[in-house]
Amino acid sequence: MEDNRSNTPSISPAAIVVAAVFIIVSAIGINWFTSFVPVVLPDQASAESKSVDELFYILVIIGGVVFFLIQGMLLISVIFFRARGDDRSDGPTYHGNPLLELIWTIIPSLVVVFLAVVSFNVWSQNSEPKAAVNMINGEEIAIKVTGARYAWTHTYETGRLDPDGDPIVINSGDALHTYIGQNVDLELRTQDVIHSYWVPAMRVKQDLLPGNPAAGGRPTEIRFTPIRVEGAQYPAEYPIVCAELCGDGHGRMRGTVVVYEDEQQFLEQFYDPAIHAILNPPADPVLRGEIVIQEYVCHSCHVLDSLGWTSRTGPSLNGIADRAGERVPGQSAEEYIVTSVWDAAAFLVPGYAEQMAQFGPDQPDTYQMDAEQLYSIVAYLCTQGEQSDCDLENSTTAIPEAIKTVFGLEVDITFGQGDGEATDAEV
Ligand code: HEC
Ligand SMILES: [Cu+2]
Repeated sequence: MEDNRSNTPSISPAAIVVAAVFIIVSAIGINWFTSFVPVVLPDQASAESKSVDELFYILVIIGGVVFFLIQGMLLISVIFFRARGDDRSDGPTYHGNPLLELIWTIIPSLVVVFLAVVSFNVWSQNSEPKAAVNMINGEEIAIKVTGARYAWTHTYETGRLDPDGDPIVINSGDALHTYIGQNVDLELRTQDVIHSYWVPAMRVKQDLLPGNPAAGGRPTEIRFTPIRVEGAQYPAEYPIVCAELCGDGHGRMRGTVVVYEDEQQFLEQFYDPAIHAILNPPADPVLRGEIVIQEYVCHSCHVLDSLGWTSRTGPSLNGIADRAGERVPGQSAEEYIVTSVWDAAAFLVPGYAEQMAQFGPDQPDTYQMDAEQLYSIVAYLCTQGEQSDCDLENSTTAIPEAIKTVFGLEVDITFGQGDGEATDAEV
């Protein structure tokens, strides 16, 4: 039977139009895609970022070539080899083509092997342990990150002791402070579900994995070395993002990497003042409370204008002192706030679920809070309102009494020589 389908391409004007549209749309698409480069690939702020970007470009180019090759051949087939008129007959039969099949098996295999080798190289280079990590004043220290729904907490184990012999640990909340050239090596732990610590500008991302808390959890590590970015103002700031959907507050689970120009600027503007503030806590419990409350994850669930908090999982703490006296009959404002922080479930604010984290002396890691810390947090919250229900004149006795009444604990209120101004750099 005569095969009436032509195997010789014939170019119709319509075919030329379709091909032209394909080329124009592809060109616009590529142009549109490259406009996202600054969003997808922000400033290269770490030593690791260059090789990661190179790998990314290799992947995009190979992927792009394959995409256009396949789409182009599809288009050519549709245009030139389509059935014409009311031709319903079968096309010619082909019985394989060993050469073609060899080519399209060998080339993709080579490409995949090439990508595997290149990717493995980049990964192993970038995650390799470095010597001299987290160097501060010529010593290695431990920097730990805790992820908890929905906040990051960074702690610096300074390796120094305060006059009481307790280790000095700086808690810098959701900010990681580092400097150009410091080999950062973070130990990551989660207190609840899986989170992922992602710093796009550093091109690093690492999951935090739940593990047995009694066994110290299941730490993971992340490593990078900040480099100078042309034209940046120092200290420079880069976002930290949670890259693992972890609940309704996942989108708010953000932080900041603050990169100082050199170790000196880091010491002057962050490290030394932080240690100074720990060694000289403000005598005024309210000033102290303002510092202490920011060391906890409260900001990840509450609104509080005076500290710039905007999260809405829990009720707003604006004007909390004005309401605290009327919340629970028979409870003073101090007693109510004291109870709210350590035993939130004792009274649920109408409209809110039992979602507040548990804080207290026996809680793990970043939820651990002693009576002195509670005292200063309550002193601070007592000032949040126009006509505070708290006995502000006598807070040094009223709050410790409330803690005694509710939890039976004595508060040591003898601390503090400082003025709360954490600016003095001599330590
Ligand atoms: C995981 C989210 C979450 C975190 C973290 C959290 N809270 Fe709450 N908080 C809530 C929710 C939800 C409520 C309302 C339900 C209730 O009363 O227990 C609440 C209620 C409160 C109340 C009572 C408010 C009122 O209007 O009566 C206070 C005070 C409070 N929180 C203080 C704090 C402090 C201080 C911290 C940090 C040490 C903190 N919270 C951390 C979710 C949170
Ligand atoms: Cu998260």
